[in-house]
Amino acid sequence: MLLEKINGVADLRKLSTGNLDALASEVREYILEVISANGGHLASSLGVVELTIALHYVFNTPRDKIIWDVGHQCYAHKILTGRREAFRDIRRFGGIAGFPKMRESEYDAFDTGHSSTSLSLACGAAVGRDLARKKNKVIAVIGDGSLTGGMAYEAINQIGHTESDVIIILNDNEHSINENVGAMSRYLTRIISSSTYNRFRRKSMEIVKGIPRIGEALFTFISRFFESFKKMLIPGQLFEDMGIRYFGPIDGHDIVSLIGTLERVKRIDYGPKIIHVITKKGKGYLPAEMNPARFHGIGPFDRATGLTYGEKTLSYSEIAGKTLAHLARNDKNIVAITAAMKLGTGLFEFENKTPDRFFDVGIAEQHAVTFAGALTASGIKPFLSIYSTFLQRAVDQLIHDIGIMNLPVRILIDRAGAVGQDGETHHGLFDIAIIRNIPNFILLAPSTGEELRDMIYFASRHDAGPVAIRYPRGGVGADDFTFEEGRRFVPGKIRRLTAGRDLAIFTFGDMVPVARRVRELLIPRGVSTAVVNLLTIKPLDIPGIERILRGVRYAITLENGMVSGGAGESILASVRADLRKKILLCAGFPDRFVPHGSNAQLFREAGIDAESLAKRLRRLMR
Ligand SMILES: Cc1ncc(C[n+]2csc(CCOP(=O)(O)OP(=O)(O)O)c2C)c(N)n1
Repeated sequence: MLLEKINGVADLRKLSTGNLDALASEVREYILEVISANGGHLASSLGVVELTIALHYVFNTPRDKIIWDVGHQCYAHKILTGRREAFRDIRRFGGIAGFPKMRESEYDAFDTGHSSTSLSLACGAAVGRDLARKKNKVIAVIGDGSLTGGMAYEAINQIGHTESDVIIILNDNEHSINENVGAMSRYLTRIISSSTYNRFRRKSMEIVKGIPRIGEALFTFISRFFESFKKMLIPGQLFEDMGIRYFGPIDGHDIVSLIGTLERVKRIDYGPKIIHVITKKGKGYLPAEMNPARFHGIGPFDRATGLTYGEKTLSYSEIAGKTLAHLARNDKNIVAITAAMKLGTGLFEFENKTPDRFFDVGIAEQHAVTFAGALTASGIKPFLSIYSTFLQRAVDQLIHDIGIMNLPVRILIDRAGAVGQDGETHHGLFDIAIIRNIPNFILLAPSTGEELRDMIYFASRHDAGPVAIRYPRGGVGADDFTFEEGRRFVPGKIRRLTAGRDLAIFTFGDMVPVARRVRELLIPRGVSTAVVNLLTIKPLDIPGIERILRGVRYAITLENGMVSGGAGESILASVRADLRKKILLCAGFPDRFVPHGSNAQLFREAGIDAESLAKRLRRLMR
């Protein structure tokens, strides 16, 4: 066993290149063993095992900086940089994170989690290094999917005209989460296919040149002919034209040739360079190679079959996607938009049934929002399904391109609230603070699948301005579901779920069950609690809330989001001063970033699980 002797990169560098393939197999095996138990981003990490080994073998990390775009492919990197044993607890509460973390290791150059930041980080790191007159190398590893994100081009625009020594590794597996989309993806595919052609061309030209007498003339003639097609035929010409030297494409699973190319590029100590590396997503585990999208991010699974454990219930995402597909049958103006997350947001049925009204725009959240806004000018009803955390990218677009013009864009905010094991870069804790501060927006939050469905029906009819609906990650606990409209939803009306004279809990979404549990825990103490489902976070039903407040002695607000800027603060700011005094607490996530772990653990840590809340309330009401 080689891996058990690798306690850090120094041990790796002691190995002969002849041993590196065997090490790659062991690393793969270990990743599979741990991720099948813990869940995680399997396919992307399996795809870059050889690349990771080659990078740490050639470069002098941690002095040289490797910057992983998104960071979901960093498992081999963590295992080889002194975290082999810690890897067993990856993504668990208190264990190491699933993404690079500077505080975890000096080998993690920056924290990442959202896509397309690596080139800006590399540009900044390289320019900073030059200003500080240091000599280290800066290497960004970016996937072809992440190259659909606008930030990457903003960075390339600057990188292409600096003289700074930056190395970009383009990890091209032709996949984002699903197949990659868009013009750049098409260009990369053409490079790969034209590289085979180029090899053939080089060989033929050598033969032509060798023909006695006419060889040279024929060579010149054919060269000119090819020159006119240069942009089409020379790999990477687009990057070269942008001022970035292009190398490749090379086989990302051939460690020796990877090391050779990296060594050569490392010796060029000026200007930006890009190495185009071709890898296979899911490499070495057949179920993941066959279905990389399913194994992109996956829960614990059985290695033998590739099947996940546990009963699968209908998720909020599926309800949103299926309701939209259902609605779109009769309403030809409904379109669905995703920014590279069609699987996660449950839009596959919509895509299958109405492909002409389905748009995957790539990892381009800013563009997605503005694109949706402009569609409304033609009477289209755009539904943009997007994770809360990724919507953060598009704050200005929400304000400038939707809010100000009051355009009827429908935004389905998936994974709102804490999301568990992906941790601080992925929690959806800021959407309330963002959207409730943008005029014209309606912001809704269902606590059941039925509420979500009926809110989507409402949104499909609401042409007077933008509507956003936030809902949590996970299942609704029911499979028996109809996608016909149930109760006609009217925004701006609270729903009192239980009657109570002592305490009111104003809450919404997936905190409704928590509030009900708090109520039960307080019953033995003689406290009767009114649980109130807000349903609409903006505009708040202030008369309804004040009516409830008048009937109780105390109240709290409870939400799965940041307290600061949240719905609780909105209530505090809006109710009459004499009633405001009754509100003892705005419960939610306090002003610090929330780590990774199960949501139950994260709620407990923030003191917003039912037991902690009941305890706090008993104290406060005393
Ligand atoms: C801003 C943003 N939007 C969406 C995502 C979700 N996401 C994570 S990885 C990924 C695909 C990345 O594709 P690529 O860069 O090619 O890496 P691969 O997984 O194929 O190795 C997406 C869409 C994200 N991390 N950040």
